[in-house]
Amino acid sequence: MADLRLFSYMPNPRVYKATVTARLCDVDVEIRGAKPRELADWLWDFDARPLTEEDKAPGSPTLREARMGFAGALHKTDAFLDAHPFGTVPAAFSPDGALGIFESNSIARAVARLSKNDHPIYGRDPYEASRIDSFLDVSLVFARDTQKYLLALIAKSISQDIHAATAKAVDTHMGGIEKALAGRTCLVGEALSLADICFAAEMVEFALSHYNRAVLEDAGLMPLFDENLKDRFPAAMAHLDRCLGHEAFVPDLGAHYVQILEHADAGSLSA
Ligand SMILES: N[C@@H](CCC(=O)N[C@@H](CS)C(=O)NCC(=O)O)C(=O)O
Repeated sequence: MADLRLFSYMPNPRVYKATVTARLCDVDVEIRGAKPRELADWLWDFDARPLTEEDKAPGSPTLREARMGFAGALHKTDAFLDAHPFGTVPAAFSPDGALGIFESNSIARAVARLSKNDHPIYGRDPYEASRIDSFLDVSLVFARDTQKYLLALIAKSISQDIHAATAKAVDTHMGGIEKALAGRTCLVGEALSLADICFAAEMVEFALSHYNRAVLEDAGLMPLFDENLKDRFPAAMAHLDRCLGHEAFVPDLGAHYVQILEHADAGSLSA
């Protein structure tokens, strides 16, 4: 039995916060999921699975309206919503399915707490652990702003206001990361921690905006994730490359980033 079970659409950089952490900490994480568009045909549950005809019948008790990132109907069980009151993915569960853990930063924290080795993934003392939490908190604020930007691009409804607010969020977040990295190789302590993992994952999530550059062009707006970032925030972007090239990141988060940059014009996202 895995130490933690996760359900999500895949690929998802936020899930990779947990898998990268798991590799660094020798934790066994099981992932269930499917492509974003296919998740509407899945039962959202600890025992997540593709829907049967019976599940889809009119009046199904699992039928719910999607709230964020998905559109239309989703099938979430009562047990799923008990465990995950905000109804979001990635959704993690304790091995018996009794306890839900939501918010990808907290899911990565759960993996860190289940660590089977002495890699200082969550710092070496309460002060470092709390500083790591500080980075995780600012990363969630950044993620919230970039999520609005990404969803507006996907919906082809990007406005000047959302674009300007995201540009400001990038300045604030990347400015802080740049400063924090002055003379350092990792955000906290001497080794890669949850702070570096969550930073890298949210940058890859933000990089997904690459797929929708045409929407920005049509609106006469500049892409916010582009080469320019390397000139403005050289230490932060070099750190991103370093993290994504690390053996714990390469199999999924690193590979996903390479794919985003290579297939930038391949199409648009759906979640
Ligand atoms: N901050 C959350 C974001 C999770 C989130 O917003 N998930 C959306 C998909 S992008 C979701 O599950 N939506 C479910 C729905 O639309 O009902 C995290 O990091 O886990």
